[in-house]
Amino acid sequence: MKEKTLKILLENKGEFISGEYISEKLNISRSAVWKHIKAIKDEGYAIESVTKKGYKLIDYPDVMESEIIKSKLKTNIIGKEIIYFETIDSTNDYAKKIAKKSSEGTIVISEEQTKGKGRMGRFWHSSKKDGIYMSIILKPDILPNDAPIITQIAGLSVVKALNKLNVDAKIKWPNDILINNKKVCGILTEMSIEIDRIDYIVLGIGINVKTLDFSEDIKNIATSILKEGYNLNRLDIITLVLDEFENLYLDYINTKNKQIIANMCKEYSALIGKDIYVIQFNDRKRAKCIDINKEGNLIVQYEDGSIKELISGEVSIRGESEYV
Ligand code: BT5
Repeated sequence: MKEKTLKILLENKGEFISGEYISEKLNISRSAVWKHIKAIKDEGYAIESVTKKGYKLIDYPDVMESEIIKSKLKTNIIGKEIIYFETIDSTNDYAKKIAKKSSEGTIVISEEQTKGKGRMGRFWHSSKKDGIYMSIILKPDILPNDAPIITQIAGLSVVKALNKLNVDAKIKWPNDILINNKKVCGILTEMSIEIDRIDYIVLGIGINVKTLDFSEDIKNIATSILKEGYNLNRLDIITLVLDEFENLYLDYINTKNKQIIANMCKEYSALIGKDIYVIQFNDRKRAKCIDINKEGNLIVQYEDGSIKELISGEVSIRGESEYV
C-alpha cells in the first residue's frame, strides 16, 4: 500500500492530494494513509502536508526503482517491465539470460555493476549510484545487417535527451557520447540471430551522471555530467532518454527510413569537419571526417585525397591531441 500511496503522489507531483482521496482510492483508513506518508518521507521524499488540503509531493530522492521510473515514463512499450537491482555483474549479461522469455521493451537496470562490459571484452567502470547502467531488450523485425542502426538510435536518444536538459553533448561515431570531447556514455549492442532474422537485441547504455573519480586508465578520456558542471537527477535523464528512444525506434521500425537517422547523427556529430586518426590494427592514418552516409557509415578523406567509407566495429577514431 505504501507503493500505491507513493504512486498517487508521483502522478500528482506539485499538487495537493487529500488524505481522504487516497484513503478512498486505496480503501484504507486515514491513519494508514498518514503512516504510509510518514514512511515515504523517511525515505527522503519532500512532501508538504497542509491541514484541509492534504499532501503535496515536492521532490523525490534520486532513486531508480522500477515504480518511480514507470510513473514518469510516457512510453508505450519501452520500460513497461523494469527489473531493478542494487548490484549486478552486468545488466547486459542478465538481460541476455532472460531475453527469450521477456517482452520487447523490458529493461534491466542496476545501481552498480561489478563486471560492466564495453565492446570486445573491455571494462565499463560502473560505480554505485553514480550512473545509469541499463539494458533494453528489443525484438525488432529488421535484418541482422541493419542492427547497427539500433546503436545509432540509442546514441541519438541519449544526446537528444541531454541537449533537452541543456547539456551540450555530441556523438563520437559510432557509439560514444561526449561532453567537452570526453566520454560520458557508451553503448554496447549485443544480439542473437537465427539465420536471417533477429531473435533479440540487448541494448546496453552506460551514462556517467555523478561520477567524480575515474580510475587512472580512463581519467583523461572519461567525464560525468556533474563533472562538466551540470547537476542533474538520474531519474530525469533516464526517463527522457527512454521517451526519446521509443519515439525514434518506433519511427524507424515503421518507416525503415535510415536517412532521417543519418541526418540526425550528422547534426549531433562530434567528428564531422574534424581532422582525426583512423586506427585499424597497428595502422594509424590521418584523415578528415566529411560525412555520415545513409548506412550510418563514416566517410573520411585521407591525406592522399582518397575517400573511404568506414564501417563501425572495424576501426577506432582518435583526435589529434585528445580523445577526439
Ligand atoms: C562502450 O564500449 O563504450 C560500451 C559501454 C556499455 C556499458 C553499458 S552499462 C549497461 C550495460 N551493461 C554492460 O555490462 N555494459 C552496458 P567501448 O566502446 O568498448 O569502450 C570501452 C572503453 O571506454 C574502455 O576500454 C575504457 O577505455 C573506457 N571506459 C570504461 N569505463 C568508462 C566510463 N565509465 N566512462 C567513460 N569511459 C569508460
